[in-house]
Amino acid sequence: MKVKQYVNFIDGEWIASESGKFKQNTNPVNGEVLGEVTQSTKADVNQAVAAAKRAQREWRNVPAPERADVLYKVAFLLKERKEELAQILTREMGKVIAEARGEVQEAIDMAYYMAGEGRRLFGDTVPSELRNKFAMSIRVPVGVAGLITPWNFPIAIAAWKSLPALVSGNAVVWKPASETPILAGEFVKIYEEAGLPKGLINLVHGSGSVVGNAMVDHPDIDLISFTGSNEVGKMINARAGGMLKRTSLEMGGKNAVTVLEDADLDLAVDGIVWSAFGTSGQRCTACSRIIVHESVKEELEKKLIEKIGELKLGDGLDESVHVGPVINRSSLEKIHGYVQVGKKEGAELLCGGEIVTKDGLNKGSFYAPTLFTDVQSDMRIAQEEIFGPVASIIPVKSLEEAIEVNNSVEFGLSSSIFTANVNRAFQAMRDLDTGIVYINAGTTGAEIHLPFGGTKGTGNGHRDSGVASLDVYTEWKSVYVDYSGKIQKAQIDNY
Ligand code: UN1
Repeated sequence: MKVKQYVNFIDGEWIASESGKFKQNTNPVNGEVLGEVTQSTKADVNQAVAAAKRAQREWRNVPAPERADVLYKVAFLLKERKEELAQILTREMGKVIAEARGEVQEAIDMAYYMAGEGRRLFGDTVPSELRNKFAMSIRVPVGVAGLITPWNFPIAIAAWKSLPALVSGNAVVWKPASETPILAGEFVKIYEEAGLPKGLINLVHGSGSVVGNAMVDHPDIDLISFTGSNEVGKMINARAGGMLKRTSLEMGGKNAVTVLEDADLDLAVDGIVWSAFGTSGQRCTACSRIIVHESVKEELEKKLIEKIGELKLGDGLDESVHVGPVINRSSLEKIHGYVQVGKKEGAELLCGGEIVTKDGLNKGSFYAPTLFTDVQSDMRIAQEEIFGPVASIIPVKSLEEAIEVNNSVEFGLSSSIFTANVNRAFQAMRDLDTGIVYINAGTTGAEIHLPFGGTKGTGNGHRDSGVASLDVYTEWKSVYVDYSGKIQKAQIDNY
Protein backbone atom coordinates (compact mmCIF):
# COMPACT_ATOMS: atom_id res chain seq x y z
CA MET A 1 0.00 0.00 0.00
CA LYS A 2 1.26 3.44 -0.87
CA VAL A 3 2.09 5.56 2.16
CA LYS A 4 0.20 8.83 2.39
CA GLN A 5 2.32 11.95 1.98
CA TYR A 6 1.96 15.13 4.00
CA VAL A 7 3.22 18.39 2.56
CA ASN A 8 3.60 22.09 3.31
CA PHE A 9 0.97 24.78 2.87
CA ILE A 10 2.56 27.90 1.43
CA ASP A 11 0.72 30.89 -0.03
CA GLY A 12 -2.50 28.90 -0.22
CA GLU A 13 -0.97 25.87 -2.01
CA TRP A 14 -0.31 22.36 -0.71
CA ILE A 15 3.19 21.67 -1.92
CA ALA A 16 6.09 19.35 -1.13
CA SER A 17 9.47 20.77 -0.20
CA GLU A 18 11.97 21.34 -2.96
CA SER A 19 14.24 18.91 -1.01
CA GLY A 20 12.25 15.92 -2.30
CA LYS A 21 12.93 14.29 1.07
CA PHE A 22 10.30 12.70 3.27
CA LYS A 23 10.35 11.33 6.81
CA GLN A 24 8.13 8.62 8.20
CA ASN A 25 5.61 9.41 10.89
CA THR A 26 4.62 6.55 13.20
CA ASN A 27 2.06 5.72 15.87
CA PRO A 28 3.82 5.41 19.26
CA VAL A 29 1.42 2.64 20.27
CA ASN A 30 2.67 0.10 17.78
CA GLY A 31 5.07 1.68 15.33
CA GLU A 32 2.42 1.67 12.55
CA VAL A 33 3.48 4.01 9.74
CA LEU A 34 0.91 6.81 9.51
CA GLY A 35 2.45 8.62 6.60
CA GLU A 36 5.52 10.40 5.37
CA VAL A 37 6.17 14.05 5.78
CA THR A 38 7.97 16.50 3.53
CA GLN A 39 11.28 17.76 4.97
CA SER A 40 11.65 21.44 4.22
CA THR A 41 14.66 23.63 3.58
CA LYS A 42 15.59 27.22 4.13
CA ALA A 43 14.26 28.02 0.64
CA ASP A 44 10.80 26.75 1.67
CA VAL A 45 10.91 28.96 4.75
CA ASN A 46 11.88 31.94 2.60
CA GLN A 47 8.89 31.33 0.35
CA ALA A 48 6.55 31.00 3.28
CA VAL A 49 7.82 34.20 4.85
CA ALA A 50 7.52 36.13 1.58
CA ALA A 51 3.92 34.96 1.20
CA ALA A 52 3.13 35.85 4.81
CA LYS A 53 4.62 39.29 4.45
CA ARG A 54 2.61 40.01 1.30
CA ALA A 55 -0.64 38.78 2.79
CA GLN A 56 -0.17 40.64 6.04
CA ARG A 57 -0.02 44.02 4.29
CA GLU A 58 -3.68 43.64 3.36
CA TRP A 59 -4.82 41.69 6.45
CA ARG A 60 -3.67 44.37 8.86
CA ASN A 61 -6.28 46.70 7.32
CA VAL A 62 -9.16 44.24 7.45
CA PRO A 63 -11.33 45.35 10.38
CA ALA A 64 -10.70 43.09 13.35
CA PRO A 65 -14.38 42.04 13.66
CA GLU A 66 -14.17 40.84 10.05
CA ARG A 67 -10.94 38.97 10.80
CA ALA A 68 -12.81 37.44 13.72
CA ASP A 69 -15.52 36.08 11.39
CA VAL A 70 -12.91 33.67 10.06
CA LEU A 71 -12.06 32.61 13.60
CA TYR A 72 -15.72 31.89 14.37
CA LYS A 73 -15.81 29.63 11.33
CA VAL A 74 -12.64 27.94 12.56
CA ALA A 75 -14.41 27.32 15.87
CA PHE A 76 -17.48 25.83 14.12
CA LEU A 77 -15.34 23.56 11.94
CA LEU A 78 -13.21 22.40 14.86
CA LYS A 79 -16.41 21.60 16.71
CA GLU A 80 -17.83 19.70 13.78
CA ARG A 81 -14.65 17.64 13.41
CA LYS A 82 -13.84 17.27 17.09
CA GLU A 83 -14.02 13.48 17.14
CA GLU A 84 -12.05 12.99 13.93
CA LEU A 85 -9.31 15.37 15.10
CA ALA A 86 -9.16 13.69 18.50
CA GLN A 87 -8.67 10.31 16.85
CA ILE A 88 -5.82 11.64 14.72
CA LEU A 89 -4.27 13.22 17.80
CA THR A 90 -4.34 9.94 19.72
CA ARG A 91 -2.89 7.96 16.84
CA GLU A 92 -0.15 10.47 16.24
CA MET A 93 1.10 11.14 19.77
CA GLY A 94 -0.55 8.53 21.99
CA LYS A 95 -2.57 10.45 24.57
CA VAL A 96 -5.80 8.68 25.53
CA ILE A 97 -8.89 9.59 23.55
CA ALA A 98 -10.72 11.36 26.41
CA GLU A 99 -7.73 13.67 26.82
CA ALA A 100 -7.45 14.15 23.07
CA ARG A 101 -11.10 15.25 22.95
CA GLY A 102 -10.38 17.63 25.79
CA GLU A 103 -7.46 19.05 23.89
CA VAL A 104 -9.49 19.66 20.73
CA GLN A 105 -12.09 21.33 22.95
CA GLU A 106 -9.33 23.61 24.21
CA ALA A 107 -8.69 24.70 20.62
CA ILE A 108 -12.43 25.26 20.08
CA ASP A 109 -12.64 27.37 23.23
CA MET A 110 -9.65 29.39 22.16
CA ALA A 111 -11.16 30.01 18.70
CA TYR A 112 -14.40 31.38 20.20
CA TYR A 113 -12.52 33.40 22.76
CA MET A 114 -10.10 34.99 20.30
CA ALA A 115 -12.92 35.58 17.80
CA GLY A 116 -14.51 37.64 20.57
CA GLU A 117 -11.29 39.65 20.77
CA GLY A 118 -12.06 40.87 17.25
CA ARG A 119 -14.62 43.16 18.86
CA ARG A 120 -12.39 44.08 21.80
CA LEU A 121 -8.64 44.24 21.29
CA PHE A 122 -8.91 46.89 23.96
CA GLY A 123 -6.53 49.75 24.34
CA ASP A 124 -7.06 52.62 26.77
CA THR A 125 -8.50 56.07 26.35
CA VAL A 126 -7.15 58.32 29.04
CA PRO A 127 -7.53 62.02 29.78
CA SER A 128 -4.81 64.20 28.35
CA GLU A 129 -3.04 66.56 30.69
CA LEU A 130 -3.67 69.38 28.20
CA ARG A 131 -6.89 71.06 27.11
CA ASN A 132 -8.48 70.17 23.79
CA LYS A 133 -6.33 67.11 23.39
CA PHE A 134 -7.31 63.44 23.18
CA ALA A 135 -5.09 60.53 24.24
CA MET A 136 -5.40 56.80 23.63
CA SER A 137 -3.43 53.61 23.18
CA ILE A 138 -4.21 51.06 20.50
CA ARG A 139 -2.88 47.61 19.63
CA VAL A 140 -1.31 47.15 16.21
CA PRO A 141 -0.05 43.89 14.67
CA VAL A 142 3.63 43.07 14.84
CA GLY A 143 3.86 41.61 11.30
CA VAL A 144 4.85 38.02 10.60
CA ALA A 145 4.65 35.64 13.55
CA GLY A 146 6.84 32.51 13.52
CA LEU A 147 5.26 29.74 15.57
CA ILE A 148 7.19 26.68 16.74
CA THR A 149 4.96 24.25 18.59
CA PRO A 150 5.38 20.97 20.51
CA TRP A 151 3.90 17.49 20.06
CA ASN A 152 2.44 17.07 23.54
CA PHE A 153 -0.45 19.51 22.92
CA PRO A 154 -0.29 19.64 19.14
CA ILE A 155 -3.57 21.46 18.53
CA ALA A 156 -4.22 23.33 21.79
CA ILE A 157 -0.88 25.10 21.77
CA ALA A 158 -1.07 25.77 18.03
CA ALA A 159 -4.48 27.34 18.75
CA TRP A 160 -3.11 29.38 21.67
CA LYS A 161 -0.61 30.93 19.31
CA SER A 162 -2.16 31.14 15.84
CA LEU A 163 -5.58 32.51 16.83
CA PRO A 164 -4.42 35.62 18.73
CA ALA A 165 -1.75 36.18 16.07
CA LEU A 166 -4.34 36.21 13.29
CA VAL A 167 -7.13 38.12 15.01
CA SER A 168 -4.74 40.91 15.82
CA GLY A 169 -3.70 41.26 12.20
CA ASN A 170 -0.50 39.24 11.82
CA ALA A 171 0.38 36.53 9.31
CA VAL A 172 1.72 33.19 10.49
CA VAL A 173 4.54 30.85 9.51
CA TRP A 174 4.14 27.67 11.52
CA LYS A 175 6.56 24.82 12.13
CA PRO A 176 4.71 22.09 14.02
CA ALA A 177 6.59 19.38 15.91
CA SER A 178 7.98 16.65 13.66
CA GLU A 179 5.99 14.07 15.64
CA THR A 180 2.54 15.58 14.91
CA PRO A 181 2.47 16.73 11.29
CA ILE A 182 -0.87 15.18 10.31
CA LEU A 183 -2.93 17.00 12.88
CA ALA A 184 -1.11 20.22 11.99
CA GLY A 185 -2.18 19.78 8.37
CA GLU A 186 -5.78 19.20 9.45
CA PHE A 187 -5.77 22.38 11.50
CA VAL A 188 -4.46 24.37 8.55
CA LYS A 189 -7.14 22.83 6.30
CA ILE A 190 -9.71 24.17 8.72
CA TYR A 191 -8.24 27.66 8.42
CA GLU A 192 -8.34 27.25 4.65
CA GLU A 193 -11.95 26.08 4.67
CA ALA A 194 -12.92 28.88 7.04
CA GLY A 195 -11.85 31.30 4.32
CA LEU A 196 -8.63 32.67 5.74
CA PRO A 197 -7.07 34.52 2.79
CA LYS A 198 -4.04 32.83 1.26
CA GLY A 199 -0.62 33.53 2.66
CA LEU A 200 -1.87 34.25 6.17
CA ILE A 201 -1.10 30.82 7.52
CA ASN A 202 1.86 28.91 6.12
CA LEU A 203 2.77 25.46 7.32
CA VAL A 204 6.37 24.35 6.98
CA HIS A 205 7.25 20.81 8.08
CA GLY A 206 10.75 19.76 8.99
CA SER A 207 13.44 19.73 11.62
CA GLY A 208 14.17 22.39 14.19
CA SER A 209 17.76 22.64 13.07
CA VAL A 210 16.81 23.51 9.49
CA VAL A 211 13.30 24.99 9.49
CA GLY A 212 13.30 26.33 13.05
CA ASN A 213 16.67 28.03 12.67
CA ALA A 214 15.75 29.48 9.29
CA MET A 215 12.65 31.00 10.88
CA VAL A 216 14.52 32.44 13.84
CA ASP A 217 17.19 33.91 11.57
CA HIS A 218 14.81 35.33 8.96
CA PRO A 219 14.76 39.14 9.10
CA ASP A 220 11.11 39.29 7.98
CA ILE A 221 9.82 37.12 10.80
CA ASP A 222 9.09 39.70 13.46
CA LEU A 223 8.47 37.46 16.42
CA ILE A 224 8.95 33.86 17.44
CA SER A 225 6.54 32.14 19.76
CA PHE A 226 7.98 28.85 20.96
CA THR A 227 6.89 26.07 23.30
CA GLY A 228 9.35 23.28 23.93
CA SER A 229 12.54 22.38 25.74
CA ASN A 230 14.72 24.80 27.70
CA GLU A 231 17.72 23.88 25.66
CA VAL A 232 16.06 24.92 22.39
CA GLY A 233 14.34 27.94 23.97
CA LYS A 234 17.64 29.35 25.19
CA MET A 235 19.19 28.82 21.78
CA ILE A 236 16.29 30.60 20.08
CA ASN A 237 16.53 33.49 22.50
CA ALA A 238 20.26 33.89 21.93
CA ARG A 239 19.91 33.80 18.13
CA ALA A 240 16.89 36.12 18.09
CA GLY A 241 18.40 38.43 20.69
CA GLY A 242 21.15 39.51 18.34
CA MET A 243 18.47 40.69 15.91
CA LEU A 244 16.32 42.29 18.65
CA LYS A 245 13.56 39.93 17.61
CA ARG A 246 10.71 39.42 20.03
CA THR A 247 10.50 35.92 21.48
CA SER A 248 7.79 34.38 23.60
CA LEU A 249 9.13 31.22 25.20
CA GLU A 250 7.28 28.59 27.20
CA MET A 251 9.57 25.82 28.35
CA GLY A 252 10.03 23.30 31.11
CA GLY A 253 8.36 22.61 34.38
CA LYS A 254 9.11 20.67 37.56
CA ASN A 255 5.70 21.05 39.07
CA ALA A 256 4.79 19.99 42.57
CA VAL A 257 1.66 19.07 44.45
CA THR A 258 1.89 19.87 48.15
CA VAL A 259 -0.23 17.81 50.53
CA LEU A 260 -0.61 19.24 54.03
CA GLU A 261 -1.64 17.24 57.09
CA ASP A 262 -5.17 18.71 56.99
CA ALA A 263 -5.77 17.78 53.34
CA ASP A 264 -8.50 15.50 52.01
CA LEU A 265 -6.12 12.68 51.08
CA ASP A 266 -8.45 10.92 48.64
CA LEU A 267 -8.93 14.15 46.75
CA ALA A 268 -5.17 14.73 46.75
CA VAL A 269 -4.55 11.21 45.42
CA ASP A 270 -6.96 11.76 42.52
CA GLY A 271 -5.32 15.10 41.74
CA ILE A 272 -1.82 13.65 41.86
CA VAL A 273 -2.58 10.59 39.73
CA TRP A 274 -4.30 12.72 37.08
CA SER A 275 -1.51 15.30 37.00
CA ALA A 276 1.43 12.93 37.23
CA PHE A 277 0.33 10.11 34.93
CA GLY A 278 -2.20 11.72 32.58
CA THR A 279 -0.68 12.17 29.11
CA SER A 280 1.93 9.73 30.46
CA GLY A 281 3.47 12.61 32.39
CA GLN A 282 4.25 14.44 29.17
CA ARG A 283 2.63 17.76 30.03
CA CYS A 284 4.62 20.89 30.79
CA THR A 285 2.27 21.10 33.76
CA ALA A 286 2.69 17.48 34.88
CA CYS A 287 3.15 16.86 38.58
CA SER A 288 6.57 15.32 39.09
CA ARG A 289 7.07 16.14 42.77
CA ILE A 290 4.75 15.38 45.65
CA ILE A 291 5.65 17.42 48.70
CA VAL A 292 3.92 15.86 51.66
CA HIS A 293 3.70 16.59 55.37
CA GLU A 294 5.56 13.75 57.09
CA SER A 295 2.59 12.94 59.35
CA VAL A 296 0.45 11.84 56.38
CA LYS A 297 3.22 10.51 54.15
CA GLU A 298 2.65 6.82 54.79
CA GLU A 299 -1.09 7.00 54.31
CA LEU A 300 -0.67 9.00 51.11
CA GLU A 301 1.87 6.49 49.78
CA LYS A 302 -0.49 3.61 50.46
CA LYS A 303 -3.39 5.29 48.70
CA LEU A 304 -1.23 6.36 45.76
CA ILE A 305 0.18 2.88 45.18
CA GLU A 306 -3.33 1.47 45.23
CA LYS A 307 -4.64 4.03 42.72
CA ILE A 308 -1.62 3.67 40.45
CA GLY A 309 -2.18 -0.09 40.46
CA GLU A 310 -5.59 0.50 38.87
CA LEU A 311 -4.17 2.40 35.89
CA LYS A 312 -4.55 0.52 32.64
CA LEU A 313 -1.88 1.01 29.98
CA GLY A 314 -2.56 0.54 26.30
CA ASP A 315 -3.81 2.03 23.06
CA GLY A 316 -5.38 5.40 23.81
CA LEU A 317 -8.16 4.71 21.31
CA ASP A 318 -9.46 2.06 23.71
CA GLU A 319 -11.82 4.03 25.99
CA SER A 320 -10.92 1.89 29.01
CA VAL A 321 -7.22 2.78 28.85
CA HIS A 322 -5.89 5.42 31.28
CA VAL A 323 -2.28 5.79 30.17
CA GLY A 324 -0.97 5.66 26.62
CA PRO A 325 2.60 5.28 25.37
CA VAL A 326 5.30 7.92 25.61
CA ILE A 327 6.17 9.66 22.39
CA ASN A 328 9.05 7.48 21.19
CA ARG A 329 11.84 5.09 21.98
CA SER A 330 14.44 7.69 22.84
CA SER A 331 12.05 9.33 25.27
CA LEU A 332 11.42 5.92 26.84
CA GLU A 333 15.14 5.43 27.31
CA LYS A 334 15.60 8.89 28.79
CA ILE A 335 12.83 8.23 31.32
CA HIS A 336 14.31 4.86 32.23
CA GLY A 337 17.71 6.51 32.59
CA TYR A 338 16.29 8.96 35.13
CA VAL A 339 14.82 6.10 37.12
CA GLN A 340 18.30 4.53 37.37
CA VAL A 341 19.67 7.91 38.50
CA GLY A 342 16.98 8.10 41.19
CA LYS A 343 17.85 4.64 42.50
CA LYS A 344 21.55 5.47 42.57
CA GLU A 345 20.86 8.69 44.42
CA GLY A 346 19.17 6.63 47.13
CA ALA A 347 15.49 7.29 46.48
CA GLU A 348 13.16 4.39 47.27
CA LEU A 349 11.17 3.00 44.36
CA LEU A 350 7.57 2.32 45.44
CA CYS A 351 6.16 1.16 42.11
CA GLY A 352 6.85 1.08 38.38
CA GLY A 353 10.40 1.76 37.25
CA GLU A 354 10.29 -0.35 34.14
CA ILE A 355 9.68 -0.38 30.41
CA VAL A 356 6.44 -2.31 29.83
CA THR A 357 6.50 -5.02 27.21
CA LYS A 358 3.75 -7.38 28.36
CA ASP A 359 0.29 -7.85 26.79
CA GLY A 360 1.43 -6.89 23.31
CA LEU A 361 2.70 -3.51 24.46
CA ASN A 362 6.20 -4.38 23.28
CA LYS A 363 5.58 -2.77 19.88
CA GLY A 364 5.01 0.61 21.47
CA SER A 365 6.91 2.79 23.92
CA PHE A 366 5.25 2.19 27.27
CA TYR A 367 6.61 3.11 30.68
CA ALA A 368 5.07 1.93 33.94
CA PRO A 369 3.70 4.74 36.15
CA THR A 370 6.54 5.20 38.62
CA LEU A 371 6.63 6.51 42.16
CA PHE A 372 9.70 7.23 44.27
CA THR A 373 9.66 8.14 47.93
CA ASP A 374 12.03 9.63 50.49
CA VAL A 375 13.42 11.82 47.77
CA GLN A 376 15.64 14.72 48.77
CA SER A 377 14.85 18.00 47.14
CA ASP A 378 18.35 18.36 45.69
CA MET A 379 18.40 14.97 43.93
CA ARG A 380 18.42 15.11 40.14
CA ILE A 381 15.03 13.37 39.88
CA ALA A 382 13.61 16.19 42.02
CA GLN A 383 15.25 18.98 40.02
CA GLU A 384 15.31 18.02 36.32
CA GLU A 385 12.35 17.71 33.99
CA ILE A 386 11.82 14.02 33.14
CA PHE A 387 8.75 14.40 30.87
CA GLY A 388 7.40 10.96 31.61
CA PRO A 389 5.26 9.10 34.16
CA VAL A 390 7.64 9.46 37.11
CA ALA A 391 6.83 11.26 40.37
CA SER A 392 8.87 11.73 43.54
CA ILE A 393 7.58 12.06 47.09
CA ILE A 394 9.49 14.58 49.20
CA PRO A 395 8.58 14.62 52.91
CA VAL A 396 8.52 17.97 54.77
CA LYS A 397 7.70 19.20 58.27
CA SER A 398 5.74 22.41 57.59
CA LEU A 399 4.02 24.61 55.03
CA GLU A 400 7.03 26.91 55.04
CA GLU A 401 9.36 24.03 54.20
CA ALA A 402 6.94 22.84 51.50
CA ILE A 403 7.00 26.26 49.85
CA GLU A 404 10.77 26.38 50.03
CA VAL A 405 11.02 22.95 48.36
CA ASN A 406 8.41 23.90 45.76
CA ASN A 407 10.42 27.00 44.86
CA SER A 408 13.83 25.30 44.90
CA VAL A 409 13.83 24.31 41.22
CA GLU A 410 14.92 26.29 38.18
CA PHE A 411 11.38 26.20 36.72
CA GLY A 412 8.20 27.97 37.77
CA LEU A 413 5.24 26.79 35.72
CA SER A 414 2.59 25.26 37.95
CA SER A 415 2.09 24.30 41.58
CA SER A 416 -0.73 22.99 43.70
CA ILE A 417 -1.60 22.64 47.33
CA PHE A 418 -4.16 20.46 49.09
CA THR A 419 -5.30 21.91 52.41
CA ALA A 420 -8.57 22.56 54.21
CA ASN A 421 -7.18 25.66 55.89
CA VAL A 422 -8.01 28.89 54.11
CA ASN A 423 -5.19 30.84 55.75
CA ARG A 424 -2.62 28.34 54.55
CA ALA A 425 -4.16 28.30 51.10
CA PHE A 426 -3.79 32.07 50.83
CA GLN A 427 -0.25 31.98 52.16
CA ALA A 428 0.60 29.38 49.49
CA MET A 429 -1.11 31.44 46.76
CA ARG A 430 1.12 34.33 47.71
CA ASP A 431 4.40 32.45 48.12
CA LEU A 432 4.42 29.65 45.53
CA ASP A 433 6.69 31.04 42.84
CA THR A 434 4.95 29.73 39.71
CA GLY A 435 2.87 31.26 36.94
CA ILE A 436 -0.06 28.98 37.77
CA VAL A 437 -1.25 27.93 41.24
CA TYR A 438 -4.01 25.44 42.05
CA ILE A 439 -5.75 25.09 45.40
CA ASN A 440 -7.24 21.65 46.04
CA ALA A 441 -6.63 20.52 42.45
CA GLY A 442 -3.68 18.94 40.64
CA THR A 443 -1.10 20.89 38.62
CA THR A 444 -2.92 20.67 35.29
CA GLY A 445 -6.19 21.98 33.93
CA ALA A 446 -5.41 25.47 32.66
CA GLU A 447 -8.38 27.27 31.09
CA ILE A 448 -7.86 29.27 27.91
CA HIS A 449 -9.08 32.66 29.13
CA LEU A 450 -6.34 32.95 31.73
CA PRO A 451 -2.65 33.53 31.07
CA PHE A 452 -0.57 30.35 30.71
CA GLY A 453 3.13 30.41 31.45
CA GLY A 454 5.66 30.45 34.19
CA THR A 455 8.35 32.22 36.14
CA LYS A 456 12.13 31.67 36.23
CA GLY A 457 13.48 29.09 33.74
CA THR A 458 10.01 28.26 32.42
CA GLY A 459 9.76 31.31 30.24
CA ASN A 460 10.81 34.83 29.45
CA GLY A 461 7.92 36.76 30.93
CA HIS A 462 5.37 36.29 28.15
CA ARG A 463 2.17 34.31 28.38
CA ASP A 464 0.17 32.11 26.03
CA SER A 465 -3.65 32.20 26.03
CA GLY A 466 -5.88 34.73 27.75
CA VAL A 467 -5.83 38.44 26.95
CA ALA A 468 -2.19 38.42 28.05
CA SER A 469 -1.25 36.58 24.86
CA LEU A 470 -2.24 39.63 22.81
CA ASP A 471 0.84 41.34 24.23
CA VAL A 472 2.95 38.85 22.29
CA TYR A 473 1.24 39.54 18.95
CA THR A 474 0.69 43.30 19.14
CA GLU A 475 2.68 46.46 19.57
CA TRP A 476 1.29 49.29 21.63
CA LYS A 477 0.80 52.54 19.79
CA SER A 478 0.04 55.68 21.81
CA VAL A 479 -1.91 58.29 19.87
CA TYR A 480 -2.34 61.95 20.81
CA VAL A 481 -4.85 64.12 18.96
CA ASP A 482 -4.51 67.82 19.63
CA TYR A 483 -7.58 69.77 18.53
CA SER A 484 -6.61 73.04 20.20
CA GLY A 485 -5.23 74.52 17.01
CA LYS A 486 -1.96 75.43 18.68
CA ILE A 487 1.21 73.58 19.54
CA GLN A 488 0.82 72.65 23.19
CA LYS A 489 3.86 71.39 25.05
CA ALA A 490 3.22 68.56 27.49
CA GLN A 491 4.89 68.88 30.90
CA ILE A 492 5.69 72.54 30.14
CA ASP A 493 2.62 74.57 29.14
CA ASN A 494 0.47 73.04 31.82
CA TYR A 495 2.79 73.55 34.82
C1 UN1 B 1 1.13 21.79 28.56
O1 UN1 B 1 1.26 21.21 29.62
O2 UN1 B 1 2.03 21.80 27.72
O3 UN1 B 1 -3.40 22.70 31.77
C2 UN1 B 1 -0.15 22.48 28.23
C3 UN1 B 1 -3.33 21.75 31.00
C4 UN1 B 1 -3.70 21.94 29.56
C5 UN1 B 1 -2.59 22.59 28.81
C6 UN1 B 1 -1.23 22.05 29.16
N1 UN1 B 1 -4.89 22.71 29.46
O4 UN1 B 1 -2.94 20.68 31.37
